[in-house]
Amino acid sequence: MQYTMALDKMKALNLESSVTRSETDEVDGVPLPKKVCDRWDQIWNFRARPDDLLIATYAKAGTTWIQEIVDMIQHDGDTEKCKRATTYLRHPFIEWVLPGPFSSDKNAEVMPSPRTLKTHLPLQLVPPSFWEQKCKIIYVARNAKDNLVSYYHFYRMNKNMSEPGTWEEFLEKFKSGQVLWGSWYDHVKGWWEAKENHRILYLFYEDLKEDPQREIQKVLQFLEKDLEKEVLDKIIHHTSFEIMKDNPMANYTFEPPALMDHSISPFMRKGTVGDWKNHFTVAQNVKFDEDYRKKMAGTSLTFRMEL
Ligand code: PPS
Repeated sequence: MQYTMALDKMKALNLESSVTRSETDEVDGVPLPKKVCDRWDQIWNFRARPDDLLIATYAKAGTTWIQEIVDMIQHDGDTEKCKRATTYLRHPFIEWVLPGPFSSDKNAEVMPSPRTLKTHLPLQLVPPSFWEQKCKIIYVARNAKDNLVSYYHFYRMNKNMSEPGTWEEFLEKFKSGQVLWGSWYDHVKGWWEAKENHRILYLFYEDLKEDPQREIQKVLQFLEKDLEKEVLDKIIHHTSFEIMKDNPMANYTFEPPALMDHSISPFMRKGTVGDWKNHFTVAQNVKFDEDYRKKMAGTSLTFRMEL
């Protein structure tokens, strides 16, 4: 079974104690892990199928959460089926075409349709076949401050990322778009504009947190699915932060500890809106807001920084 094989490889990887942090390079000015840049032609030529569903997010905006919701919807609320493999293997991460057992392109190629795929790419770097095939896309956006805080802690615990530096340094890198997958501001605005011309459902982390039932209904409608109230309640429960935190198929604890160290910061960290208040100083917040206003001027896109 593919999943068991993957686990064996993961255990083997655990034996490698000295994993070093990934190098960064750029594609069209967007910082990406060097190993992704090195295989850019392959990613750009990804062959989407018309019935693919793409989940697109800026990193740490609620990707895993929407992945679990979508998987539960697609499996009519069958939790056992959703535990068939880790999030990572259930939904190939299209730009993660690294050699080895977790190579997303190999997983994607052999996966029967309809596939659900994941990306963090900004709009302009999405492989053209997704537009040619008119694939449905679900985009989730999260307010900049909480997104940044979550990203900072993720950088700390994940060797796939470069060194985050201090909180203050990371804050500045985030503002200038010098973090992996590039500028949060360009990402959320680019996808916001694209929804006018493509089949994109644009959701917000804060809305999901406020009223999961309402937001899951939007996903159901977008996917043209209808589920009994009982199943919907089951989905809400199974995809709550508390349950997902303890679900090894969703909480990334199956990743080799040499790559992701949950003792530094767990992948399922807090799952709240407004945690930024525990990180920003008053001065940092004033400067951030000033810069934010400039970068977000002229868009109709707005975010809630607290509920
Ligand atoms: S990744 O690595 O980009 O795929 O990460 P991503 O899944 O986008 O983001 C991780 C953050 O989402 C939080 N999370 C949730 N919040 C609320 N409810 C549920 N069910 C849920 N699942 C994941 C997770 O805790 C990370 O946010 P922080 O703020 O760091 O806790």
